[in-house]
Amino acid sequence: MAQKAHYQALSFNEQSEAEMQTNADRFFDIMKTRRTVRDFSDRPIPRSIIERCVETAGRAPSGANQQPWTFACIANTDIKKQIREAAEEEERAFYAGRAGDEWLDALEHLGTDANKPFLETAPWLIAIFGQRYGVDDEGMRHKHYYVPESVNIATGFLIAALHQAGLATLTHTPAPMAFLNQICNRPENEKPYILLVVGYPEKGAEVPVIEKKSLEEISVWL
Ligand code: IYR
Repeated sequence: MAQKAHYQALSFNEQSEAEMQTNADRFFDIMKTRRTVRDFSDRPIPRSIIERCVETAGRAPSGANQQPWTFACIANTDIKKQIREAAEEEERAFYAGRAGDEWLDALEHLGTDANKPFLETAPWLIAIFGQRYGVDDEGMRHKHYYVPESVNIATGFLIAALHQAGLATLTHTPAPMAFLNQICNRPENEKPYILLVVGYPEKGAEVPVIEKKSLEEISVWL
């Protein structure tokens, strides 16, 4: 049995209702401007900014606080090239029919295709892995709980952190993406979830005109 945690006083930053409203409004205004970008500039971004955003992602809640995630942060040109080649191979099969007509129809308005030049152009790729189970120093396996939920929450933190730091992202999901284990040299217990592309948008980048659902459409109040 694991030992019971020691407890300490919570440090809670209580705000007035007016401050809460202002802060909620302000964060909404920041997040409202987030757009998924597909045209990236090759302008470099300091590693320290990426590091701090990944640390923010690591502050996400997780099942039993197991923090079952690994963020493989890639700036290396050769590795990015390998990832592009492997991803495009999968995407060619996807767009040539593996996706099926219904899926391809759903994507049509985005104008995406099998070409993924941004995987080489963008200064950073972050391959996000979930640890299906843990392995201790002696090689003993232990179960991890709520891995997808935990990894996906952390990914949300990461996207929000990068956005508010002034960076653009693309949540790229080549399918299947097992090639990421081999290229990033990650062990068998780690499953790739998302390949996050991070950088500045290319000058003159365009994004599709899309609508977000309203509060009324996304919520029920009981
Ligand atoms: N992985 C493909 C297809 C794709 C799937 C969904 I769902 C998207 O929202 C966007 C793209 C690609 O990256 O092109």
